[in-house]
Amino acid sequence: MKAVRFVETGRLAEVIDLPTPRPGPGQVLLKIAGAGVCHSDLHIMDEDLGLKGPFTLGHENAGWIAGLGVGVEGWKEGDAVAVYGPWGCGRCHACQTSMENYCENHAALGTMGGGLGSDGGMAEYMLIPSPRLLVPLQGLDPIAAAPLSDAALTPYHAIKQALPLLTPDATALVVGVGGLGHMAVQILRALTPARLIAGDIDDAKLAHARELGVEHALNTRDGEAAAQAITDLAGPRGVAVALDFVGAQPTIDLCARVVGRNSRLSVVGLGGGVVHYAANRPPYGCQVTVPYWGSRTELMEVISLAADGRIRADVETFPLEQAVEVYQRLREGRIHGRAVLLP
Ligand code: FEH
Ligand code: ZN
Ligand code: ZN
Repeated sequence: MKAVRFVETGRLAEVIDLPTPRPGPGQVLLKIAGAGVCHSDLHIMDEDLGLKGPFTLGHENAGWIAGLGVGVEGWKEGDAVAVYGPWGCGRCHACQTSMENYCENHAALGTMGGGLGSDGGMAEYMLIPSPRLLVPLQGLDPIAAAPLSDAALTPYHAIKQALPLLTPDATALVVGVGGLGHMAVQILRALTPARLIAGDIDDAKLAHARELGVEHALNTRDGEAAAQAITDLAGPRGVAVALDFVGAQPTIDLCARVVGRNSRLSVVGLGGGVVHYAANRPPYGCQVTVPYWGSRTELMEVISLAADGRIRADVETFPLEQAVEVYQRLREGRIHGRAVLLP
């Protein structure tokens, strides 16, 4: 089967032929419908995130069950599922509460999940170590649903933690309207009455935010002007919740400038920026958080949101064999919504 491989830091992904895996006891074989292309993969290829290659990329996957290992019950071939991506130990307190994204034993596992140290879904088939990592798609098309497992789940987890701050008189700021940001604006609309501002340096991304119903979509290339415009919109209370899906120094600094007291600043992007702290900057009461992905039950909730038509990933599909070109387009900001590779 064809597979898109991470070999080592500093090298481009490679499309090669691999044997089709067979499910061992307790495992599940998945026929991949779609594998989302996440910006984090670029960081995996560019920097040393502690993941040792070679392995198949793709940590945002959905498809159909194609084989059940001995002992696997409750599923049948053909079932359409999303793969819960953060693979934990399954035994610790975090994992037992479905928050495998915060597994206590992650350091000993040597992998963060399929496509993140273990073989992922940018291939015709993917081996899933346990059926606990599968979530039914409730009738959704697996190609369109693949981004729900990361591009939607990650912002959903961050937003859910901030819900008490997102009241009708509050302002939420989304910085970066790419794969995660375009889902974040939809989730905020679906879950909260808060006023919404979206920021990006790319006018095409801002147009996408407006298509999704965002009333205030601002170009943030000029940080000073953007901070002033956001502050004028948010009023004396300031931004209640800022979600930075870029995580670079200019975007973190912008968020830190515009959040108010008793707010929340969530840095999600891996852009390498730092949060500088000085008295009352970010303002007193601001919770700075670094959320990571989401829990299995939250993925079930996200799939329900999509099944009810309240959120929808805007997907650009490409043949698996074009993976290297697609990563280059992603790097150049030329993907609308989320790219999904089709085996
Ligand atoms: C992947 C690898 C490392 C950090 C964050 C991520 C996210 O893309 C997972 O959702
Ligand atoms: Zn990701
Ligand atoms: Zn665990």
